[in-house]
Amino acid sequence: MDKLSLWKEKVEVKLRQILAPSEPLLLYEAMSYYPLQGGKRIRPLLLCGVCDALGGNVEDAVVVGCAIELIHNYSLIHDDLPALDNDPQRRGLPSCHIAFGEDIALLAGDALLTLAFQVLSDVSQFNQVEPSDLLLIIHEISRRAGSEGMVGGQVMDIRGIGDRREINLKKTAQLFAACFVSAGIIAKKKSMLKDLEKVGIRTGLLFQMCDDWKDKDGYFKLLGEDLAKVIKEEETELKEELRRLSLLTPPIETLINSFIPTYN
Ligand code: GRG
Repeated sequence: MDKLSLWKEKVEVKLRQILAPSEPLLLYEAMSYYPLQGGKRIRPLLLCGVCDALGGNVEDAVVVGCAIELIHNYSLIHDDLPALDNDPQRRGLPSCHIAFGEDIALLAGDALLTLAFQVLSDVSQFNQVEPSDLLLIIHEISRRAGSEGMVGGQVMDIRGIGDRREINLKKTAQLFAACFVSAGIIAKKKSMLKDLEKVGIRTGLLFQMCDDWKDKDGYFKLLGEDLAKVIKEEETELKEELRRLSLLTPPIETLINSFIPTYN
């Protein structure tokens, strides 16, 4: 089995363990509905890839990756709600609020966000991460997921505050940066954290640009040709940067290629 398939399997197993059935069953079903549906797992897999490239413990990366996946899925549940995107479908299935009602979907999102930090603060989940480093990881993730990051970016997006780059930086790229920085902390490469943050942001911005490109109904359609050119340039620069940091390993390159459009 190749490394990516192995790590993906570990992420799936750990998520099922974290999201074991619990009472009240209705809340458990709504909480596990998105995270156990699949999804690409791009964030946990990047975290595993970076941690592996830096010589860190991948089992520990899987746990942190699952916590970030819980945060990502909470954001999807809340984003699909009528008050935000009002999207009745996600991954080809009814959205969480369609399946469980708006009240339960809202609370399931809250519970997933809380669960992420319950997992991260549970020292028994980890093999080689010191509690002081867990605290650092919790700080990095919460800072990038909250008002200074993902939630702040979402507010800027829905209210048209700031430019597109700043919105994407906060809304999407900061959570990618959290993956890269957390991997560096797990691998005890503290001197690399600034570089990991920069390359993580770059990866997240490219991911969002590619997502915008695929969303051809959006206004980016008008900018289609330009965007394709920018994507190509950004891909080249990102890969050069990753190579400079000895992070352009086969799994990381495969993950990046997986979200680059093929322009057919
Ligand atoms: C805090 C409510 C709230 C929202 C935060 C991240 C976000 C803002 C909203 C989610 C919707 C959105 C357009 C996010 C941009 C990032 C993005 C393309 C998410 C989809 O992520 P994938 O492709 O999803 O990794 P899968 O299905 O693979 O898990």
